[in-house]
Amino acid sequence: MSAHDPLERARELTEAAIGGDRRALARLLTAVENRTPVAEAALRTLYPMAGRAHLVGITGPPGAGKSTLVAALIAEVRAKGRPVGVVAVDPSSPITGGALLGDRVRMQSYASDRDVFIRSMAARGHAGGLASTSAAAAAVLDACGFDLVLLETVGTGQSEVEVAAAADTTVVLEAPEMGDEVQAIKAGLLEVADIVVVNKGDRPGAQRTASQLRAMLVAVARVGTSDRGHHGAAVPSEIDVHDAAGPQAASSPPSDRPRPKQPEVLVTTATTGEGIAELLASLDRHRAAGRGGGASAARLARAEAQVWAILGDRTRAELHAADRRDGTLAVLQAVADHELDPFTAVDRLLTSLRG
Ligand SMILES: Nc1nc2c(ncn2[C@@H]2O[C@H](COP(=O)(O)OP(=O)(O)OP(=O)(O)O)[C@@H](O)[C@H]2O)c(=O)[nH]1
Ligand SMILES: [Mg+2]
Repeated sequence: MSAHDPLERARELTEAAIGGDRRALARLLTAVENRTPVAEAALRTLYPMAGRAHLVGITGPPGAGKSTLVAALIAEVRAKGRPVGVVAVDPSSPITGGALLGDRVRMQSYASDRDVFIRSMAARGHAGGLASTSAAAAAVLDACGFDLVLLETVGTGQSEVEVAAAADTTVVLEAPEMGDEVQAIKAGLLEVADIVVVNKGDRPGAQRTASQLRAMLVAVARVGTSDRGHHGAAVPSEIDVHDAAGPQAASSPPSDRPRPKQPEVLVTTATTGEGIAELLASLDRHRAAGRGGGASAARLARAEAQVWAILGDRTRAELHAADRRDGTLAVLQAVADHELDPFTAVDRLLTSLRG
């Protein structure tokens, strides 16, 4: 019975994975990705053992060099003898995308290194699924002793940005050729950044892009400080670089308000490793400084992503259970026919769950 009983299977895989069995770890992550009963059982055991790792989100536009930067960071982290786990979320390619293959080839040299674990995950499932699945995958790696977990996502859609934003430290990558239209960069991406990296430092214009971004971030922080209500998408379309470095930078916000976070801007060349040691140092500083404040907000965001996703799954499952199924389908059909508004429908479904 052991091979088919999810509890037993989860216990075997969990013990093996904690003991350093990488195949078992890979299987657990597959279970997490597919949200199977094995994953649920394993996470019940593993979750309390997690919570120590530094979770770093790396996001940015397609082609900015995220995977290359992750490979360079792995080399830097391994040179220091620290273990590192990577979850690369690929929102576009289901299983066989070129990017995944490319990533694998780049990472090949770590095939025999037990302290490096790289996992590609396809984005699937309903809204919020991506954030909850990657948070769960990170928790598994964390529990298995990976003290640093890198989460690579393409910063194109809201859900991918949410994944990155739920990390303890969020790195937003840009490249110089994109920097020429710096105003066009999504405010949303910069808003989640703890560290901004201008990669492809070997290309012309990298330093200029970095200066523009620094100026832009100062301006954003200033708007955020003067604006009482929201720090929304407040990216000015015109920024005076000289003014931005001026006296305003020295004026401190009121003491009762947390200072809007102003990300550090670094320049790297991922292909040569230039600037990567500085990036790792910056990550470590952010980790050390963040215990408590920003990190607890990120932890709450991860908790929410996971709990709401599970609550949604459970609620749906209960409403489709044999004794409620017909009633649920009737309510859904009534909404489809515009005989019932969706709010009243939810009132009825919740009442049915309570009853
Ligand atoms: N010149 C130069 N090229 C780089 C650098 N970093 C990455 N590249 C190149 O940029 C291209 C894209 O790099 P990737 O690492 O695949 O970029 P990515 O952001 O992971 O791309 P997606 O996963 O498709 O969003 C590759 O051809 C890299 O070799 C760099 O520092 N300098
Ligand atoms: Mg990539």
